[in-house]
Amino acid sequence: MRVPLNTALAEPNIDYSAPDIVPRLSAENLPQLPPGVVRPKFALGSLATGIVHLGCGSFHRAHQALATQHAIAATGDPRWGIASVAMSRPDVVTALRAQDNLYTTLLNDGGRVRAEVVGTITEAVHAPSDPIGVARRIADPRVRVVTLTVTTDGYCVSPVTGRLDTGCDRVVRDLRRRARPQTPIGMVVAGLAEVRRRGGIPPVLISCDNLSANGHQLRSAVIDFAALTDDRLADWIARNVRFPCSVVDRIVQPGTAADAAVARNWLGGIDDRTPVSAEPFLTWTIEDFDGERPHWEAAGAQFVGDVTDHELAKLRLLNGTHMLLAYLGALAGYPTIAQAAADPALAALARQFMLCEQAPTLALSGAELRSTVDELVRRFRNPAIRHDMTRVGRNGSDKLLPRVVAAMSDNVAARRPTPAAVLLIAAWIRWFDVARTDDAVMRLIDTRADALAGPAAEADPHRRAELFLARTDIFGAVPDLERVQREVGDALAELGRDSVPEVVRRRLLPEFEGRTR
Ligand code: CS2
Repeated sequence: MRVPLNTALAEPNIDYSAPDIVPRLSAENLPQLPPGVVRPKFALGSLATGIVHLGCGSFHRAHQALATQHAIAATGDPRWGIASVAMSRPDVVTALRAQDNLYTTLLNDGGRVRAEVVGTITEAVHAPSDPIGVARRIADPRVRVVTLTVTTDGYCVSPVTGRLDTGCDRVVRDLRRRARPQTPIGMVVAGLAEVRRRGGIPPVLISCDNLSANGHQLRSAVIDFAALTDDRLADWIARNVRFPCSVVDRIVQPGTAADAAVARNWLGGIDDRTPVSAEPFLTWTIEDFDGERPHWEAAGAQFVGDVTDHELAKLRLLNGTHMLLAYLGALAGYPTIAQAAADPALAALARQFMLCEQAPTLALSGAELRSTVDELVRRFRNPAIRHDMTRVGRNGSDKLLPRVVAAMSDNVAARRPTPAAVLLIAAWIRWFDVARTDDAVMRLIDTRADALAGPAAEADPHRRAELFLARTDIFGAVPDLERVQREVGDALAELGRDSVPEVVRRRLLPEFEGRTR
């Protein structure tokens, strides 16, 4: 099948290095912004830094940093400014610094826009230029909370064992040069070591990444890393540091040149090089913990005893279905989730996948499930969010197990059919070929791309499916493996021969076939 060239992919990025022609957003011009723009309800200079955040990406800026702004506005508690750390690229840091760390969030439901300037970032830090500085900030006694959005890959944890992958090159490198850590885990351990040395009270560490039991995985990674250097430090962390799990939800796209133009309009001609665009929907469910923190409830966060049910529902319904739309949608030539979700066959399969394959593995009542699925279909289709396939599809080998394969394995064990999960896996495998074509709408970025080059080169679809599915580091222990391998092989053969809508339609149950809304 030939993948059509889709020029809509070319959504230009913001040119961070362009010279300033119009004034940049700043503390000085904040009071002059048009009245329609929501502004921080506190004096910018009054905030102390009480939070260190690792991963100053668009998700953090549209979620935790904005939620913290609302928490400060509700209580007037000025202790919760954020030192926000970019883990790799310097662009955002440079742009934020040139704007007194201010930026605009554009919340767009596909019709109305709410523009709000966020002022909670007290400092933007570029980790590679200042690795020791990050640990020093984590150890600052005023810092009571460390949050992380470093993506699954940033934890260096095996998706199967949930423990630190001690063979990972970055971990090996950090262990060799402990004074200058480059991984988030190495930085956290260096910061905690300093707190312990000083006899201080450690901050609470909250993972905001889409991992199962993210707090437990972060705790394992940090303790395993510490144990490789100092058993007593590992023991101290195990006894004194809290790692509550948290489940975050908001669909965010990194600011594009188009967003910068929208922001400039809202800001009355003032330039913002770091706007973020997102849907209005936001949830944040955090495992209750003792310790000082912003009053995030004011921004809609909820604190619960156990986040497990929320997490499984979020990972399997939203993130799992995102993967289905990304791999199959991109094979059909759609460059964004919204475009894939507007395709009748793909939308019907997405619904069937959520209701018939993911839902039986979740603790949701029928009514909750139906309203969640309806809302998700609407959210996926939000035309204002150009959620790009490469972002959603990257590092599939880390994300498949918690989002798709765990539920599929439960279903296989319970003898429930899994046609959508099988097709999703086949579509992912197919990307290892298709991504190499010039007009592919998704690039394949995967931490295991090198290791999978051999299986991906296998010409026979059934043999290829066997080789991929035999990788227990990606798929865990799939019950009835031979049958699943055969089904994935069949789906791969079909995807190589027929159009995506044809292959999808063949798997639709009668009650989903006519369901396009
Ligand atoms: C997406 C998420 O890229 C991805 O893996 O599925 O970023 C998704 O948009 C968020 O989790 C929504 O809360």
